[in-house]
Amino acid sequence: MSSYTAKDITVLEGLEPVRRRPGMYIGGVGASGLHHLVWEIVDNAIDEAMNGHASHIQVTLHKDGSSITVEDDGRGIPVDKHPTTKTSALEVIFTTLHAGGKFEGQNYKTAGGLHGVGASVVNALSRELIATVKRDGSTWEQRYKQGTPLGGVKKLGPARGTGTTVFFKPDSTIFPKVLFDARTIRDRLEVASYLHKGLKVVFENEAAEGEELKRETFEHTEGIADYLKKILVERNSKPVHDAPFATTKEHEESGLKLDVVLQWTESTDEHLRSYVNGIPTASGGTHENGLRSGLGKAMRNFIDTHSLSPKGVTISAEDIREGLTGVLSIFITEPQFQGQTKDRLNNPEITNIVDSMVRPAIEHWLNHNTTVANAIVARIILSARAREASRAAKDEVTRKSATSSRLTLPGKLSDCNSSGREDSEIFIVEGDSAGGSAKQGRDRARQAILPLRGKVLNAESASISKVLENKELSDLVTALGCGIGKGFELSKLRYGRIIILADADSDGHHIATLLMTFIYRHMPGLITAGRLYLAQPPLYRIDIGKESHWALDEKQKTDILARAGKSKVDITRFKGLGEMMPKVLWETTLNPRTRRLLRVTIDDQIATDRIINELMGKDPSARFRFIMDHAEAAEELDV
Ligand code: 2B7
Repeated sequence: MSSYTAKDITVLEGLEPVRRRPGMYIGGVGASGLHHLVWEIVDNAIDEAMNGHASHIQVTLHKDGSSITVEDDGRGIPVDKHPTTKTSALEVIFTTLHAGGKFEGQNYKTAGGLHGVGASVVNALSRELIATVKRDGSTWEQRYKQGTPLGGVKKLGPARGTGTTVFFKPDSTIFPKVLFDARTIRDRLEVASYLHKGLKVVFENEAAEGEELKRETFEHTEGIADYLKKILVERNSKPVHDAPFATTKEHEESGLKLDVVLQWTESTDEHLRSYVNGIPTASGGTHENGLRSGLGKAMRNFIDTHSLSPKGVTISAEDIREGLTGVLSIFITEPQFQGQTKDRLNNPEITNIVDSMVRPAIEHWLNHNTTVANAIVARIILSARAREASRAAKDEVTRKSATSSRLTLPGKLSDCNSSGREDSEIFIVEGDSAGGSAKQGRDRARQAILPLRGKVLNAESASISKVLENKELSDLVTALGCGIGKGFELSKLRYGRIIILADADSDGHHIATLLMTFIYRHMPGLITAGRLYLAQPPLYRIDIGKESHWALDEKQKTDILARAGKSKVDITRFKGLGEMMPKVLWETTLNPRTRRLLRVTIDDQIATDRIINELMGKDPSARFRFIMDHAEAAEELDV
């Protein structure tokens, strides 16, 4: 269709029903309904842009805080008169319900919410509305009050360019509160600029107090790929691979338009933002289901065809989506929304359509990006292991609570008196005698001691039920209180810092490595939250005259000796923590003012995962050195 005129509009009914039952059209007369008016007008402008006729939209919140102007640089709503009804298209659009155009194929129908009846609904619920059109070289205007025209379409004068401008002020006899929320409008416009690649949206807030929020421009050349980047920054999520999956497709038969970006991160939750016709679907629905099933099939197919399945654990659908962050946006002609807040898509046909569009695209992407695909598979396997660990931990808890009426703290734990968690610390100490020294030397108010006897089980190769049969590890889990695997909850952690205190020899290193491996595998959240530390007990005491110095390693010993000069020097090498006097242990290793801790960090989760895998079973001191190299000194720890 090359041109569009007023005769293409079908007149249906007047606006009385809208004023009588506003809730039927905008969901209610509260804040949500009030803002719905803005979305309706903005959606019409966006549609004009999506059809390729406009590129720039401006929304102004006026100083009174309860009136809005929306402007686009599209073709301008036609103003010519309908041959039989003798009214202009503009008036028809703003004064009659269901005055959607049958022009332009199905495009206008894809508008959010009310399929083109939006303009008249907004008009009906506004105490004042002014529609201005620049078209055919002239500026035209029509004014309305509560949906009724105050006159015909007036020609104001010559115009440069084309476009539509709508000013409206909601009717306070309909809405108990007519003040708009700038933040709500701003955020919605920002999302719109992501969902419509290249669309330029300006938000001007004349009501803003300071200068900060006055005028913002949203324009994203990469669309939802840019949105994904923003979400990752916002949520502080670290991707486990570069180059996200992205696809933009149109379904032949149904005309459904689909836009998806996905990226896996170190986070343990799934975060998907979905939209239907630009409307957020916080409760998901059939489109999300289609994405999940398509993704699941693609991923399993890839894992199977490349024989990447892990031994001993089965991969669940949740494992595939753990850490997944993404944006899904679809446009369809007849969306049906469900639920209390109408934020779930209910069209059943959509699931299969989305599935069939997404699955081949993801498979193709995986097969052409092997490095990325392998990183994702490693992430999925990590999740499967953690889930298995959580299940076993739950079984363990069930078993324990069946035998004793309540879960008690391990008997050998010397807890601290302090109840303030942030301020408290637990030292995991190798051996009973060292534990004894630490127990006596500590600050009882805020330092707890958990001595570990014997060697800790290697959590890397052992099954989780074996891990928890290991007394040392299950005591540790109980003392920390935060659970493990999927059941991990940082907020339940009973201490602010977890500090591994092991001898400075190879046995001590081995114990520390095993503990770190266990925590990395089953409570990685402790590490990402920066809660895990290594204490650094001294290896030597160097007495120079009456002064004692402590050296953590050979290098420090040399440095201290260099400074000794000609004084009498006496060097003691500690055989173990156990032979250190409690007071000395306090001075060198426990006292927050004088000690130095190393904070354990994960630089690259997938790399760490692989390296720990490779190192296990080899020389323990090599492993320890690796981990020490990847631990960073914790500076300014004193509180
Ligand atoms: C379904 C109705 C609402 N409409 C048109 C044409 C352009 C156009 C509009 C619009 C909001 C605030 C500034 C079509 C569509 C009515 O028919 S609505 N632009 N912008 C808008 O509402 N912005 C149109 C065919 C030929 N020429 C113009």
